[in-house]
Amino acid sequence: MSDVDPKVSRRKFNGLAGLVSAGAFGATLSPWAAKSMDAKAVSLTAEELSVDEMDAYHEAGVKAFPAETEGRGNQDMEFTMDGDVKVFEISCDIIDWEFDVDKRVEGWAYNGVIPGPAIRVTEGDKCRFLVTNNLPQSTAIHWHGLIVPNDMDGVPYVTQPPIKPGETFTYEFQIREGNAGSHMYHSHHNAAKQVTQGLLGAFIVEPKEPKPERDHDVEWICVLNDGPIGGYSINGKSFPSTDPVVAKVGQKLLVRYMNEGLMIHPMHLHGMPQLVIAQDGWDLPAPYLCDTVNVAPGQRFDVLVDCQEPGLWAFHCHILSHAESDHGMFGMVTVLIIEE
Ligand SMILES: [Cu+2]
Repeated sequence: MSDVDPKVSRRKFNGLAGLVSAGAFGATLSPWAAKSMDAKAVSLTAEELSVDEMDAYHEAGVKAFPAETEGRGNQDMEFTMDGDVKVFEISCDIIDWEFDVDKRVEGWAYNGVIPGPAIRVTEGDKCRFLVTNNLPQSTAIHWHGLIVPNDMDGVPYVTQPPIKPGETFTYEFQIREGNAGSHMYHSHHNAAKQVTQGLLGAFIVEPKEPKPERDHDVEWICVLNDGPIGGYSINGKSFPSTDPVVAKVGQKLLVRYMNEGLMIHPMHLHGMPQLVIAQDGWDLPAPYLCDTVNVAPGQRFDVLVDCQEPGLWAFHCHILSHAESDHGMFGMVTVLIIEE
């Protein structure tokens, strides 16, 4: 037995049980986080928890979903026009990031959110990116998956000098025809720290001519990360603070998986298969059905889900220690809600 006082932890559990009975799916039970994440209570192992205590933790976590937290990434990045050039301003800053209710870490962020805002452009667009470094380290941005002129590739000492603290560096390139798809932008300097700390984002290139085989009603960008931001995160958040994915029966869901972490994450959807239509932005000549998409670091997969089965479908990384503990689900978990 650890240094836990059983009376103290019991009292905390009674409080938690009261919250659970009052809760309902979809309700936000923010006090749950403060109580359940009490260091002593959470330090109890499976052997020290009664069956009902363990179940109470699991139930409370699910009923807290989707919990409200401050900050959300992936919204489309704003730009201005300079003639026919789309001009994006990207600021690299240290922020306070709430990855789960009342759980905050130091994040390194593009434009104040993790993931950074999604850059969304079309094949042929001329783009300029003004990148200002307000970090205590040098940095640089690599446009992962994009075919750019060599000196725009964003690798310090290979293609450019590092962007020192306080400096602004300008990237400028035209999006090539044929380079549509799900790409990423991220730091390429001290990257094991800078990327996992939050310097990451989606870079989506829409095709000039719409592709009917990619028709969809709902799009969900799913940026996977592991490391300092909550251990295991989806779009910078840990369950129950991840966003649900919501669609109606009969709709088609496009998921854009992107792995910015250091580990592989096999993403498993309950209830319906995933049709894998593109890898790393390139359309697959023979799309294939599966229920688990193994996304390695640096990879992107686009999948279509035919939302035919109404209900609440668990959607999670299937390395189970990235998704569940003795104290319930956490990390890389969300729910696909298919409404009638
Ligand atoms: Cu995982």
